Amino acid sequence: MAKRKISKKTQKEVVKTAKKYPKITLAIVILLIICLVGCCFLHYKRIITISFLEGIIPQEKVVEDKEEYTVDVQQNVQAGGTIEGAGAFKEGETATLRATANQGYAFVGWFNGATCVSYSQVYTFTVTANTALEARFAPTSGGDGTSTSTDDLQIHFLELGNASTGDCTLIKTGDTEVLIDAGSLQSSAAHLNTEIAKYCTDGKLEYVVATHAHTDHIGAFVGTSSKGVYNGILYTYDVGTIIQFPLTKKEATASNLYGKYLAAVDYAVSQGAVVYTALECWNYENGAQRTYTLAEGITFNILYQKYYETYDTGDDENNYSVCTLLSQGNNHYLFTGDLEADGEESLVTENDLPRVKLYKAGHHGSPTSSSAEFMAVIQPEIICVCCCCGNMEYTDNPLNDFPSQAFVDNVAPYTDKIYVTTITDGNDGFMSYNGTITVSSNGSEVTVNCSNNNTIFKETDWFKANRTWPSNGVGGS
Ligand SMILES: [Ca+2]
Ligand SMILES: [Zn+2]
Repeated sequence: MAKRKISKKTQKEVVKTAKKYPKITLAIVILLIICLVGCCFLHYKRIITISFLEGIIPQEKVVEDKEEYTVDVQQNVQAGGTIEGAGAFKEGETATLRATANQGYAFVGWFNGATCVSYSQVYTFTVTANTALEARFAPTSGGDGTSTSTDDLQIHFLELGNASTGDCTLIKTGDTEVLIDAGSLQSSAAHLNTEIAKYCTDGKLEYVVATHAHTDHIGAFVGTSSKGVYNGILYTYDVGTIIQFPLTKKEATASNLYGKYLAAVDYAVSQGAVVYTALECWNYENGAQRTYTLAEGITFNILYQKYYETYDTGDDENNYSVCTLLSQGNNHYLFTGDLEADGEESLVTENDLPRVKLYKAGHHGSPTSSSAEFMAVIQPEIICVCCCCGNMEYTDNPLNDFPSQAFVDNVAPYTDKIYVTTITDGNDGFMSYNGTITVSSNGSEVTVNCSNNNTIFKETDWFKANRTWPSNGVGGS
């Protein structure tokens, strides 16, 4: 038996004292319990370590060495660039992968199996496991990285320099230009000024069309202001004739975009521009014309649809869109802004529409435009979609983001030559899809050459992962 540390006599004295002062004894006991619990808590949180507690509370060994993982990147069959950033990482470290495409190739994305984890050339993520990715590159199908052309007639569907969907189309023949819309945001103006300057070298846009009053079509006409000076297209370029939407539901105020758009138009008029509505053009009012000759044999025609003079009781601004047809001999090119199926029906009824070489996808490839009935009439050979592909800014349904599955279903029976300007990088950013798309012709053959690559939509990885080509589509499913 172990020797007692405290003698029986001492114990008796303690008990006697405790009985004599019960309140003080109770207080001492409670104080000791509080101290013990407090020490245990602090020790558990590892705020302090009191060495004597180590004998009472078993210590868990603190793991100082984190797990090490590898990030491995393979290239796809079409090795078309260099990759940096793969290697070994400790758990929780940040990996930054960087892809650089070789000449003649475009970077497609970082893939985990069939899933694209990022479309961005620089992909940053936290390492929590061994990671095997594939970096995909695609040949630019003869695209030489530019979208220039020496053809008589050129139509440039410009990238907008941001992740927001919008339209900006520049038609050029000689030194005569027609600019249809200037989206997607007021802040797109700085980028678009630079882009337009590549093609419009005389500082004058002979014609400007504003299809309807939505920001993604008129924002960059206004631009942003610095000390009260705006950098929008209508402030930067000499403008000849402005053709605009006859109707809008917007009410102008000094601070809203529509009010600022009207002020920008007023500025252009003060500098010598003339302004007509599409309805005035159709009715030859006040000197306006239905047909403008851009060059010998090349005409720009204002079409009619009922929403030029039918106030839509719904809240659909899109149907007010100005619709135009560019013609060179038997080659026709159709632009309908964001016209919806309702307006398309009117457009078909009110005009003798030809089959077209090119159709700018109405409303960015929305499911509410490019109706089957409309496509059966115009039977487009080439379609350009101006959007930030896969950006869910207008919908929660992945089948409806631009370009939508319904759009694909309706146009597929007529053509698979579909091109898309821009694509989301999977986060809030963007990258070129086809890039700026240039459609051009000398009057017979029509060619397409894009700034990033010439891969048609249905052959792209995004399409294969997110859309299906219908069995009645050109080339089969
Ligand atoms: Ca010009
Ligand atoms: Zn739009």
